[in-house]
Amino acid sequence: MEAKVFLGLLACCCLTFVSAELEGYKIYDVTPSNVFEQQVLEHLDNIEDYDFFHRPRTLNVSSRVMIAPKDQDDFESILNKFSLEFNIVNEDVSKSIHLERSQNMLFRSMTRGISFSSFQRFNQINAYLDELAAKYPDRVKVNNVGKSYEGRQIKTITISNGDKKANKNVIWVDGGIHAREWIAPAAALYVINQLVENYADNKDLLAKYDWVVLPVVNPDGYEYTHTKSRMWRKTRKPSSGSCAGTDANRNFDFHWGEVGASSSSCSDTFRGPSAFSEPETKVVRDQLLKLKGRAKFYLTIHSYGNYLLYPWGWTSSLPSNVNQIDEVAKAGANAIKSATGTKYTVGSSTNVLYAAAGGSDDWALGVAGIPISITMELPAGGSGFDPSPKQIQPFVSETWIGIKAMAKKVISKF
Ligand code: 0X9
Ligand code: ZN
Repeated sequence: MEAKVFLGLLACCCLTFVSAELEGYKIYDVTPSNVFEQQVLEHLDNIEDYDFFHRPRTLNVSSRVMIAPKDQDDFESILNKFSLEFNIVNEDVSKSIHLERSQNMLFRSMTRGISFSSFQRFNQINAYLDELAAKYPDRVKVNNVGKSYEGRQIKTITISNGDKKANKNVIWVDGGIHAREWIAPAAALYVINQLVENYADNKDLLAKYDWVVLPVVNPDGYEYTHTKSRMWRKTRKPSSGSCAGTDANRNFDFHWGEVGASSSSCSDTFRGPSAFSEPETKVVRDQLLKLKGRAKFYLTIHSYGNYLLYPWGWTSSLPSNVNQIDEVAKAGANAIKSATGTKYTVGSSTNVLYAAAGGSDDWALGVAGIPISITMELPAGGSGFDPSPKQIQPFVSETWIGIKAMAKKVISKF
């Protein structure tokens, strides 16, 4: 038997053991068709054990929620009692996780170096950054910018055209604030890959600007989803409450905790015991403050839902430069639409998605003074957060088309 096939089979067999994870969990799509049904769904959204992937927003738009076996009878009887239409989109999450992990291992064993045909582990991502710094010392600099709660080394990569001009304007890209959104670090890695290894095609993006990329903001959570619990969203630091982890995207100190963020440690949207309680959000804060005045574009990659969101997430009012931000976001959406037909919704977080304070995007504009601040929610794959390894390449190259268009618009403005 060929070695790589053997390795793949071995991975699949070993992973049978892991597949008990989320055994019997189901994923439901629920669609409210009147205001009352919408209110019932909003009420269900407050139940901590119900993991809403896509929260209730408007009538006739489905919400997606994952329910543990112990809660399924109750959940379904509430839906039936109030005549809410639902559809089970995943009958047993453990089976799809098992398949995803097996495929990921199989493809990983067949590739060397950076790959967009499997999801990379945190160490592989850091190794790739270091490899680029060693190979392209004139254009690439990797900085150790802090440690996660569990002690993982968080790195940024600064990419330039090598002209050594100090204090150029900066475009910042981060991914992986939310652990389970695996496509986000992959997309950030692709940005790095294109700017560094496909420099000839992307020179214009580096003429007036440096790029700083932090591919995995929340490495503890990211690794936890690879090894223990695929649908984990938060950081991993315990708090004084009974559950571990904080929603890093509710932890930034701008209208912290005012809306759409929980004070309960067990909630998936726990705001944390205080603003910037998490070492990982402090890292983003400190790096962005260092770039104050230079950074013109803050882009944070999440999944899922096909949105280009901008401030504010804490209020339905709009920032004073909304026209500028909207123009940049629309340039991204239009470029993607013409290239692949994929549609993105553009608008302020509160107005097109939901109100949620403490997000990195609001802080980047409101405190760090970065004029263009955008959250990009990539498309869903699998049941939402689990695109198959085969979808990575098409997703990240499509995303790059949008990011390039937005970057060009920003560069033309500042
Ligand atoms: O809720 C979030 O943090 C983001 N959506 S996700 O499904 N990836 O969790 C949206 C954040 C939008 N920005 C703010 N609310 N500030
Ligand atoms: Zn997210």
